[in-house]
Amino acid sequence: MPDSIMPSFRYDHIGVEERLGAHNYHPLDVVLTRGEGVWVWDVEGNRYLDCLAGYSAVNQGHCHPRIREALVAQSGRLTLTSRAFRNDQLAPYFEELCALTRSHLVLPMNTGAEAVETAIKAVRKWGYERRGIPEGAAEIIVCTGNFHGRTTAVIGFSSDPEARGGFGPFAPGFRAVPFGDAAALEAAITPNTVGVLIEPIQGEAGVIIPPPGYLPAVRALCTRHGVTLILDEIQTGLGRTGRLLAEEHEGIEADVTLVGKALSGGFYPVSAVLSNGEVLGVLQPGQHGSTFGGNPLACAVARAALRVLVEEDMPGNAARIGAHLLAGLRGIGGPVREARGRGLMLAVELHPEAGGARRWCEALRRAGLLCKDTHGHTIRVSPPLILTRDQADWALERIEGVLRGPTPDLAAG
Ligand code: IF1
Repeated sequence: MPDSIMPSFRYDHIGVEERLGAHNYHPLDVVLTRGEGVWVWDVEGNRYLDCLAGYSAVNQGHCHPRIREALVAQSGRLTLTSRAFRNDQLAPYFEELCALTRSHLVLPMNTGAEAVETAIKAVRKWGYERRGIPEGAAEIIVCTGNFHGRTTAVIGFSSDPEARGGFGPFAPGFRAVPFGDAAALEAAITPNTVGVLIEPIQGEAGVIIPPPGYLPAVRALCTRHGVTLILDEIQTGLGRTGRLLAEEHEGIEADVTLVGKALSGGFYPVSAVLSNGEVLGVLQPGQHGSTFGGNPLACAVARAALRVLVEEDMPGNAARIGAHLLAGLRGIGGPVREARGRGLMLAVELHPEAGGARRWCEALRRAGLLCKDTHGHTIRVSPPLILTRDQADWALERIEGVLRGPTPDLAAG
């Protein structure tokens, strides 16, 4: 067995993590030590097919060699200059990202939440300076069931008590409407509305796909009322739904697009706000930034991550293999209430009588698959976009075997 996955029974990873770490997660008790492509190995040498892919940050597969090469090479040249100076990775990165996403301007940040916060600041400022909205009165419409990150402004408009409980007071200027209801969204537009912030498919809510025509209707409403359409593609973007951006399925173009996660292939926190000149053009020197935003290491990694995504046709593979996987999931029956999704952004919702998705994820782990439950009864199935048909069939065989078996007990703890 290669040294890299030699068991390390001696060290009490879980005990130490539980003792010294804040308990803001309840992870499966699997301690991973290595990843390659769609596979990951734990410290006992067990291999798993990763059906979460870092919540869509590892679309390119674990430790993609070409992205790693870019990371290693750049890390020996220059890693951080701050934006007080320029660096030789930024302009090529801007050119490649803007060409790929048909964007006019890009503002590089680090995490997805920072990209969301940046977009909120920019569209508010745009509203005051370009729409003449009274300073401080800007409103942004969001959808119930949203997930846009964990910062206080963002959780302030979350409808999930778990995400917002105990963290107030919250920023004003947000209105929530039901996802999928264009009439409710139109009714929420006021003269002070500067933007609509929406996920093309709601990920954390359980892979909720809006009704056909909804996003084109939202696009038309934003155009008609002079409101910025901000699409949060941090999870749906970069190939996950079978197109480079999920908006392509709907034949629309956002005014502001947010990307992150797989923008680095899981190697490094990289996010970006993409827009037409109108919105990001309102930001002047000294009005926004971050220590690491646009650093040469992030740019080099992102350039490689985008290159392999396109050259290896990962969005196309996600569309083809995702359709096959979804058809297989839909044929399982048993405790499955509904299997849904687009591309390789899939979810299996279980009947409430199945006892909750967590116990099934623990059973799936014992069968060699790492999945994550969300909102109680739903199992996410979102493997890296390089999944082959044989690997999909390997996964389907095991998922069906578990789901058609007896209801598993819930692990202690
Ligand atoms: C956690 C959830 C997913 C996102 C969308 C912005 C962000 C995210 C659509 C913020 C981040 C992550 C956060 C991570 C788990 C994961 C997640 F379960 F939390 F909700 F994917 F669904 N917009 N999602 O999905 O990006 O700041 O994290 O880089 O909080 O455990 P970030």
